[in-house]
Parts: sequence; C-alpha cells; structure tokens
Amino acid sequence: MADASLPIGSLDLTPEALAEGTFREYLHGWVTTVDHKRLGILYVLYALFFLVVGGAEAMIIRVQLMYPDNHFVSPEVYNRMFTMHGTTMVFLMGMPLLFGFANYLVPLMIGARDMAFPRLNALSFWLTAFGGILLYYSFIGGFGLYGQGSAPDVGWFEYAPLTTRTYSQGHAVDFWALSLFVTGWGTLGAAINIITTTISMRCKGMTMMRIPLFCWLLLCTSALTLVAITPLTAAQVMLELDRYLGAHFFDTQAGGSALIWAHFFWIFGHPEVYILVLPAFGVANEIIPVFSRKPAFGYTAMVAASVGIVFISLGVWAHHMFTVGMTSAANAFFTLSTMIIAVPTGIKVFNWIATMWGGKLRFATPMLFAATFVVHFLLSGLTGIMLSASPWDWQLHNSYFVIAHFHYVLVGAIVFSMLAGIYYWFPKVTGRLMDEKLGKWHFWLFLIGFHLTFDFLHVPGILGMPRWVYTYEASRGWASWNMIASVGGFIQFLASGIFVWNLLYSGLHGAEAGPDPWDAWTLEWATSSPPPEYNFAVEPVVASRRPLWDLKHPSDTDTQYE
Ligand SMILES: [Cu+2]
Repeated sequence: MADASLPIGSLDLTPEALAEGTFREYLHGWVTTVDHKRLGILYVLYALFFLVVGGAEAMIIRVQLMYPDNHFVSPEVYNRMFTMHGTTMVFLMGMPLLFGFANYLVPLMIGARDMAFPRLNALSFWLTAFGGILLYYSFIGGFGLYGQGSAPDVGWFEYAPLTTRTYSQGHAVDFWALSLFVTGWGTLGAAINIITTTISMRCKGMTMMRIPLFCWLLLCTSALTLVAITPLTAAQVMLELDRYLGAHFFDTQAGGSALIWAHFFWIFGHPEVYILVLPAFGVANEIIPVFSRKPAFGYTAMVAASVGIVFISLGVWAHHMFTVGMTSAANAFFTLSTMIIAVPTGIKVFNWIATMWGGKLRFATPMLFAATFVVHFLLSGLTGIMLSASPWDWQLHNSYFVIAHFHYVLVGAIVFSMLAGIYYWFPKVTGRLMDEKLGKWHFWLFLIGFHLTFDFLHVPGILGMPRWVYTYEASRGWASWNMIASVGGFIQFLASGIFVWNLLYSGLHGAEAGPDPWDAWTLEWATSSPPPEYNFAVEPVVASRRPLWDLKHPSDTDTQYE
C-alpha cells in the first residue's frame, strides 16, 4: 500500500521510482483514498481543471462577439460553447470547488479526524468525476458511439421543448441529462456527509455556536443542496422518459407542460446561486477577521442571516420566469420575496464592514480577494434588486444586462472569494506559501479584466442585445462595448494563467509555511501543514470560538467572544 500520508508535493517521477512501481502505488493511493483531505484536494483540482475548460469556452464566445458580423466559429459550434460554458462552470467547477473546500476544512475546523462517512465521501467524488466525463464525452459520442461529434447546444437550462428528440437529434441532450443525474447523486451524498459531520463529529467543547462561521455556511449550503438538487435530478429522469418512452411530461401538445420544466429547473436554479455563494460567504468570514485582527462582528446575526437565506431563497425561483405569462399576483409575490432576501444579505455586508472597521488591516493576497468580494457582492446585489422588480425585468429579460448581473455574482463575488480561500489555505494543504508577487499580479490583472468585461456588458444589454445571439449588425451600436468586454476576457484568462503558474511554482518551490502562517484562530491551523492523516494526535478541547488564540494566549481571559 502507498503511504497514505504522502504529501501532495512529493510525486516522484524518476525512472528508478517508476521501475520500482512507487508511482503506481502513489496513484493507487489517490484513487482509492477515503481521506477527507485527499478527496478535498481531488475535488479542487477537478474544479480548477474545469475552470480552465469552461474559461476556454468563454474565450471562444468572446472572440466570436468581438466584432459585428463575425464568423470565427459556426452558429452550431457557438451554441455548443455557451451551453457547455454554463453547464461546466456551475456543475463541474462551482459545486466541486465548494465541496472540495468543505471536505478539506470542515473536519479540521471542528476538531474531527475525518468526515462521518468516508466511503460515501469517496463515492460522491467519483460520481461527480464520472458526470464530468459523461458530459464531455458528448463531444465525441453526441451522435452515437461511432457517430459524428456534437454537444448539448440548447442553453445551460435546456428548456423544453428544445430537448425533445424532434429538435435535439443525437444523444447530446441525453449525455447532458445523464451527467446531471450522476453528479446530482454525488452532490446529494456530499451534502448528507457534511451535515452529519457537522452535527455529530464535533470535538469536546465545540458547541454549535462555537463552530467557525465557514462550517455554519457549509451546513446551510448542504441543507439547501438536499432540497434543491432533488427536483433537478428527478427532472432528468422525466426528461429521459419523455425522450424515449413517450411520457409527455414536458410536451405541451400532448397534454404536458413545457413550463413545468422551467419550474423544475429554477426551483433548483435559484437556490443554486445561494448554494454557490454561501460557501463564498464562509470563506470571507474566515479571512476578513484574521486579516483585520478582530473577531468576526455579529457571529449570531451571521448565523441567523445564513439560515434566513436558506428559507427565503427557496421561495423566489419564478423571478427567472417573469416573462412566461404568470398571473400578476404571482409576479408580485416573486418580486417581493426576491427583495426580502436583500435583508439577510445586507446584514452580512454590514457585518463584514464592521469587522474591518477599526481593524489592523493586512492586505496580503487572500485579504485583497476577500475585501473585493464584499464590494462586488454589494454591486451585484444592487443590479439584482433592479431585476427583481418584474416591470424592469420585463424590459431586460434575457439581455446582456442579466448576463452582466449574474457574472458579477458568480465571478465578481464567488470566484473572488474562492480564490481568496485558495491563497489562504494553500499553505495548510501543501506546507508552502504562495508567491505574494505573483498573487498581486494575478489579483490586479483579474480585477481589471473582470471590470472591463462585466461593467461594460451591462450597456449592450440596456441597448437591447439578447443573450445567446450568434452575431450582430454593426448598426446596432453594440460593437465597441463587446470589443472592450472581449479584451477584458483575455486579460482575465491571462491572469488565470499567472494563478495556475503560481500554484505549480509555489507548490514546488514556495517558502516553508509552518503550521500557522497567518496567526489565525481556528483549529485547522493548530496541526502541522500539511496535516497528518489523522489530523490531530490528541482530540482538541475547545473553550471558545477562537481555540487556537486561547492556546497561543493562555493568560488572555477575555471571554467576550465565546
Ligand atoms: Cu434567481
């Protein structure tokens, strides 16, 4: 058997090692692992791989839209690119990334030695991984095993009736549905595991009101996942029954309803935004206090706001459907429920600002990303409030204004926060610090690129540019805005290249981090970097919300933050 505690950086590829078979053992160790840390790393690497793939698809879209009347790719390829970009970024990048963070950190933060169900944990990861292969196999097998290539091309929410076999020939839609079905089961397993672990595996003294806010937010995310992923997974079965057994669930002409699909999709799709953003909140909640040298302001209010978001976010989904012809009462209800969600999220923004207020701020790369996350989240919330008003949405529905709004949430808020998390916990995972200079280059280039792309995309949206459009005439007046957005996209791609280089370079040559490079307070920093397979030699005993602070400052009897 391979040494299970082998750190991530010690892959030996010399001819002697290969001949000895140690590489095979190394690989075998990773494929068969049930260790939460290794599975966490696998999830994150998988997500980063698909971040590059989905990013490349976005670049093809941006090149195509750079000029009016452009024919860089064919309309068919263009449709595949935006469909695969959306599906990839949500299901193969966003969700695996958050479950990677949760897997690695939750057991360490609550003083446990592993997740509650280590084998289920491995099964969940491999189901997710298999789902990714299924989706991308459609590029080869979209028209049957030996047929010509294809890929799903009807948009990331695959609206009926575009998914019927009349419109979507070949198997591209089937690969899409099966991929979501399989990753859906993986996601459910991961969510059950995180909930059980947080409830039942906490170390001595770690009461629910003492767990790090990151763990609270992952608990909320997992609960939301259980409720939201289930209808989506069920809908895939109904879609396949429609396609092959004539079930007519979504076939309006045969007595079914195409709208039911949209409801199934969005009752998942809106909570999904919160499934992705709650972990981003959690990451910011860990980083902002440590880099402000102050405990998080309003722990209890943060917990209450998170739980509030879970419940409210389940009742807003039809704000994605204001234009389908619902009654005005329904439109008014979903306008109001959507606006109400600004209250708990507003509490969070205020608390982050209050945490930083008067703090001794240290702007290392993790804090740069985390502080920018707060600003971007606030701005994306403002356009969100605009779109929640159904008359306004009526004007801008399916326009580039909406694209700009949700990329502000997904990239400006979520990706910025998760990058902050990678810079923050990289030293724990690898034992080495990430290069600060490369980190700052990454941050500033990514920030400039992000704003060039998504600030300026609001404008063609207001000027009437619809999403999914293959190309446009010069006389529309959208050309210069699209040119700026595309240049911004290339800058973001370049910045991401610097980030990948930093990961590789620092993983091999970074400075030794030691167990606690940021002078932090939570338990994951109490053990070595990388942690041993068993996490803690002795089960920790906790007496406050800042267990490591207590260890480092035994004479400090200030119990204000317990
Ligand atoms: Cu929504």
